[in-house]
Amino acid sequence: MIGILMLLFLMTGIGYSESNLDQDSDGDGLSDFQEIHKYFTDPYNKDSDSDGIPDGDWNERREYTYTVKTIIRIIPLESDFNFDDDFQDTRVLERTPDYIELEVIHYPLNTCNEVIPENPNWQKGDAQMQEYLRPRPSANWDAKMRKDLIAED
Ligand SMILES: [Ca+2]
Ligand SMILES: [Ca+2]
Ligand SMILES: [Ca+2]
Ligand SMILES: [Ca+2]
Repeated sequence: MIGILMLLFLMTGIGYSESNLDQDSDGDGLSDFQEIHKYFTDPYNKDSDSDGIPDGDWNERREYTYTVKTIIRIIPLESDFNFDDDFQDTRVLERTPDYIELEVIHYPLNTCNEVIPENPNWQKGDAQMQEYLRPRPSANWDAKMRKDLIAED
């Protein structure tokens, strides 16, 4: 199955530009890129194994590769968040005033890193990330801690 998908990718991957990386050709809610490199499902078939459950289903998308599940609790966040990326999926299991419990599915066999090229303009992109990198309520890093840590060295 993986071999067929890789062949499919090689056949259709010629001229694969950044503009169509996020395209969802079969409308199952998973991008072509992630079907090929993360889930190993068919990017041109909504239901790769024809069992009536679409590839985009939370559990169905895990049937085609090895995954690791973790449950974590984080402090409640002020704003909306989305921790999904090319390497993991997350969903909220429980929200309480004290914590948010998340289910995280990791896809360790993904091949995303093999095809994403280096970004020569990373500094420009990094500048746009500043808003997301600034200290949040959970960060306790301050000048005193910095001084203490340096003194410990
Ligand atoms: Ca798709
Ligand atoms: Ca599909
Ligand atoms: Ca299916
Ligand atoms: Ca299935």
